[in-house]
Amino acid sequence: MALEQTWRWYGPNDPITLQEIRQTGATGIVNALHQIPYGEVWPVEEIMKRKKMIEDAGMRWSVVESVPVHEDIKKRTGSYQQRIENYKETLRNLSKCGIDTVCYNFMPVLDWSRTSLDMKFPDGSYALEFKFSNFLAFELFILKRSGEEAKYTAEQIAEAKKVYESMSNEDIENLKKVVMQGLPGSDDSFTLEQLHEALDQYKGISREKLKVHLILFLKEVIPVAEEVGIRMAIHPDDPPRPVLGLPRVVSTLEDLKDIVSAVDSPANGITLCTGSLGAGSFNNCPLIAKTLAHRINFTHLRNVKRDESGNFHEDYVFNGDVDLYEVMKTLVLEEEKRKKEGRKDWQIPMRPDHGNLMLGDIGRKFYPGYSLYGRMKGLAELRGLEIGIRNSILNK
Ligand code: DNO
Repeated sequence: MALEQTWRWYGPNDPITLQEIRQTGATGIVNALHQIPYGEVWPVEEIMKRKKMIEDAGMRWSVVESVPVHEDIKKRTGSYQQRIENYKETLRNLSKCGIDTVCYNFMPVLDWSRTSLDMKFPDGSYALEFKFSNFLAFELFILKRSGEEAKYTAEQIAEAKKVYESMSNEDIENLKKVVMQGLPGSDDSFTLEQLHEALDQYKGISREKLKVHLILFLKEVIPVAEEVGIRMAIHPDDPPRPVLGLPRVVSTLEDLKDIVSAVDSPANGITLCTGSLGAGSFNNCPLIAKTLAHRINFTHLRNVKRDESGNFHEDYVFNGDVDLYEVMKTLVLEEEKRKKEGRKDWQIPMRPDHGNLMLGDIGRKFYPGYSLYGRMKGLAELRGLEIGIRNSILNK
């Protein structure tokens, strides 16, 4: 095996223990200090405390996911300069503690979006789903964003209206909860008023402007990452398109190319997330992997079924629309190339990302998508895929 097999653990509040994780076969942990407010410096003592916890359980802290980027940095308002300084300080502190890979995203306001957390499969398991019309029903008839209708076709609006009218009060509450759910690792969520307010603050920020803000951020942060030996890995937008009128700039191969070429450094890399990118029917994940192989610093492997209207749901590794065999082949070849170049950081950490809620998971409470058996199935399948590819193409 060469890809480092990792597992996201949300810290001491995660219902899955480190002991359970060890039995999945993962050797590395993906973790963050979720208790530290966005934009503040992560102190060395706190990082060391968490690191020890992981190492005492026989694993290593392989990747930080995420050091969140404060909204002020994305908007370049308020305290953004201080927040950037804090970000750099956090990177220095992580490096002092021997942690070398940092994942982050640049999605304004919301992280991932779904419309259902319990889509039932015929086999009795559950997965996360995004239905375009339901999301539009939320935007137009629940959140009631004015002036947004102009962005959609009459047909899309009529469909969303139909969905809205067929919903019970309970369905509406549930959809609200799912869409406005807090950020990863937190139990907080927005109220409708808070969400309106957050969206209003992005009114003057176009896609072009947000991209400039991202590049300005990279120009400051990447040199520090490079100096202290940290590989940065930007996570793509999920789903890879604008939501609620918010601009998004990490959605396509072109976006990713712009990002990695803005600051040409191995420290300026990507998280190849096949589920997020794969949710867009316009994205060809094997091609993205091949084109940007030299900048893949971390990978999330999972599959989705999607269509051209923007609907998708998460699915088993070998069931979706993303050709994970081709993606894996690229990852294996890239690692071999790095080894030949004598790079010390040749190994790419991967994690199975989300999994179905299945078997003994059912009835337990997890962070959405972060089941135990479902992810273990994903990891087992990915491990087999990698060994098969490795042995056949490297003639072992
Ligand atoms: C969802 C995750 C994302 C991801 C962040 C990275 O399950 O893939 O929340 O962690 O976007 O910053």
